[in-house]
Amino acid sequence: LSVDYIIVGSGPGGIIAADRISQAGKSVLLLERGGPSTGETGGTYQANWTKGTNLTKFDVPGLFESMFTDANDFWWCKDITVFAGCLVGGGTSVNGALYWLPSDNDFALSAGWPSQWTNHQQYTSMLKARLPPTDAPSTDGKRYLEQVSTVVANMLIPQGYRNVTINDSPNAKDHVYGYAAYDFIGGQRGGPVASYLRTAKARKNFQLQMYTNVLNVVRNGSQITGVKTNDTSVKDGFFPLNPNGRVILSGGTFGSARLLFRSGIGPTDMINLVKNDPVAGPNLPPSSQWINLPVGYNAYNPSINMVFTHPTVDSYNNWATVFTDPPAADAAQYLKNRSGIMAQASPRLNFWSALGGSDGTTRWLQGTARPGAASITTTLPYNMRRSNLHYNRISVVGIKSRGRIGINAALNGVPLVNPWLNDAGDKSALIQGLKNIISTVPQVSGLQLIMPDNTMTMEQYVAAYDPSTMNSNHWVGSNIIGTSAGQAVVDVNTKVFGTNNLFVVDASIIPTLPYGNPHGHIMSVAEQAAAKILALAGGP
Ligand code: 6FA
Ligand code: ABL
Repeated sequence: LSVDYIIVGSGPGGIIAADRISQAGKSVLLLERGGPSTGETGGTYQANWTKGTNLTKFDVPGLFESMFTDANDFWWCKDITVFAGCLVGGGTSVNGALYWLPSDNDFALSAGWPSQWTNHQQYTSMLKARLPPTDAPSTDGKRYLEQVSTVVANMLIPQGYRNVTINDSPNAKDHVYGYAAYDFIGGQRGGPVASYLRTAKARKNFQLQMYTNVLNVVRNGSQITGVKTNDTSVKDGFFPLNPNGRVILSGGTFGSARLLFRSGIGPTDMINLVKNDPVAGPNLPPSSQWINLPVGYNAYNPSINMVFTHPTVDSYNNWATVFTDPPAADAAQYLKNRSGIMAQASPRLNFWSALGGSDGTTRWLQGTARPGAASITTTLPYNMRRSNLHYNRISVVGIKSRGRIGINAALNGVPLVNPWLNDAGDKSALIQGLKNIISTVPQVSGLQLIMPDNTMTMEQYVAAYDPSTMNSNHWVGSNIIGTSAGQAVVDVNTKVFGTNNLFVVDASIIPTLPYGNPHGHIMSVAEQAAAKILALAGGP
């Protein structure tokens, strides 16, 4: 049974593309390698305290931190060496759900976007209409566990920061702070799964097939005829396209890059790894049909943690027992009407400021403050420990550092060249930004910085920071969009250079990290990409 569009991967990119394209009347098959996530998708993985409801671990926002401490963490892609969600919803079913409407700068020419993409507002508006952000996710409209917000605001105000509702003015990203905003709906995980996927599923011309791992696209030169999968119920695992049909890769920054390598598209060193693999090698097109594109280059995203203590902060036992044994009153309150602490993920306050750089380039710093220091480990000695911890996670964007991602000989997705701080200006800007933040610690009574502690300078802290923990999970750029094949992987219509009918719609096409946690930006990108793909002549 052939279709107009095969979309590979049900992350935010794939779901939005699938919904908009099926809305336009095209037949769409969405193939997802993982299984269900939230209760409405058929997921069943639950905390004991939610048994008897259809609330899974993925539904309950307050269970977010337990994603990192659960022995049964089946949701992570096991063949990618950094965190990536392999289940319905992709990253948006397991992430912190911090949700920022993109700013104009996130789509600027200076951020690497082609001019055809800079007028994003109509697409961002479509996204906002389908999936409005909230900074008060508890259904009673109250905010819980906010001591950390007060403490951090008191630290930032003397530095000239002002309080804003962040998504009301997406362009204001200098010296602002505000409540964390999410795409939770009704006190539960919402995101693209509880919005766009719902409407897609209601259409007869849409089908989602789970547990189907796409291995490669099948192509004859530049023409894609379908995809090869692990599905043994169809001949050769092959899903064909209609004449003029199209394939859209939405497997994420690592997943889509690997699919391209396995389809003979990308740098020769990567395709040769595929060629040497006894299973994947024979599915490659002949080397005369390989398409050399800079797949995997341009990836990046650093972040760094600091830990503070303050006597007023309730660290919520570092979120250690939320899955197994949460405070009974909080569990009961949540089950009653989706309100209280369990209706929100861990972040409480977010802040941004512009940073200079020794080279005259402006970078921006984003901070996320939350109570508790779950899953923070450091090899550095503390000279003080207390129970009421909170942490700030600092990411820098607008930076020059770039790395490379790809695959290893086992065809696992891996960072090849760490993208962290390989530009001196980025590094000095980050150090300056961290110093700025802590400059007012002495002005907040009772506030103490314990990581780094007072035995080391910020320079020493950054130099000693374990690079393997500097990853913000905000991978973008492996299939960068652009106007020429030498510099980019996909063209202004998100079509892979050198192909007639292969597209990429996910984080990987984004040329520069947006100001904030990226999935809001990715969804606006997907809205725009779907419109451009539908408008492009020659399709089904
Ligand atoms: N972004 C935010 O905006 N806010 C956050 O709070 C936030 N937190 C996190 C976080 O806490 C973690 C631990 C991680 C890993 C990421 C976070 N992010 C956050 C980033 C955000 O989730 C990602 O940037 C975003 O989900 C990327 O969206 P994409 O559409 O580019 O890709 P996904 O990885 O989400 O989805 C890919 C899907 O394709 C998966 O479902 C995967 O199973 C599927 N897939 C991949 N290869 C496939 C194949 N060969 N065949 C079939 N399916 C495939
Ligand atoms: C994000 O955007 C990041 O990608 C996540 O890393 C971050 O969550 C969430 N948002 C929420 O701010 C952190 C957890 O809070 C940590 O406990 C965990 O160790 C870390 O992700 C893992 O990278």
